[in-house]
Amino acid sequence: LIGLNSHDERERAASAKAMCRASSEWGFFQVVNHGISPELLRKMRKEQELLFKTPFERKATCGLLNNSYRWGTPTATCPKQFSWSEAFHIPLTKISDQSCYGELVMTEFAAAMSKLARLLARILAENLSQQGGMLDDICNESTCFLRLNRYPVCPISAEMFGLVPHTDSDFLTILYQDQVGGLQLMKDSKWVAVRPNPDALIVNIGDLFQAWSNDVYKSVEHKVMANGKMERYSVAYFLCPSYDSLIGSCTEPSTYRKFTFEEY
Ligand code: AKG
Repeated sequence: LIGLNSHDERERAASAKAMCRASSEWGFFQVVNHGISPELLRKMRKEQELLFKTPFERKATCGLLNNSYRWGTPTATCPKQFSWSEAFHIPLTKISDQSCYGELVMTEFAAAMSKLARLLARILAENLSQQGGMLDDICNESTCFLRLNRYPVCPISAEMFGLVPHTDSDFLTILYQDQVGGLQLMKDSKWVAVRPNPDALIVNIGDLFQAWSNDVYKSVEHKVMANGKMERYSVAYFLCPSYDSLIGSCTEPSTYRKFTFEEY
């Protein structure tokens, strides 16, 4: 659990060090004093709930179901491949196109998450002796997105996944979760539960940051377990490179693994 936004230079340096250490040992950390107001987080959560509760017909007419919505896992052929959840995938460039939900709250939330994601990525990049500013060229707004997740009560089995094990393919993810719990991450071949903290946001390293950092930072597998009693909400901000960025190890330009985000 790492505090941000301290005015004391020594405290800021200690936070940066803790962040870098957590990113290489766990691929995950939680931040408090992150600068996003509890009120904005509360408003976002409320809009999210309203959005999921909007009648299906209304969702269909305002274009929300086009390419942006997922329920379960359409390709699953057995319960182990199935995610007991629904989600809206909303590119930042599309937030103001929708008329179903409070786009003002969502725009404000996305802008605040964007600023925080860039700050965190810059601190982590600077630790690799890289110019943090380089990331602004790689990650522009055009490909970043929000994913709004809802995990309904699952009456089937406690063993069902809310979200199947996966790593994130982006640069860096920030997650705002409610207090229900269910997120687990892989550490030393064991699943570790992330205890919810109402003041904290969860940050994790994505595959492309792992590649860019030459495997110094780790993109770690995580999953969500379904809950038989309570529904759960979370919203993730994905910091992504633009489609034509070439991602390679920042430390060894002549030998780096090359792939583009689009191929990913
Ligand atoms: C995702 O949306 O990719 C997640 O991993 C969400 C995790 C969570 O809801 O806790």
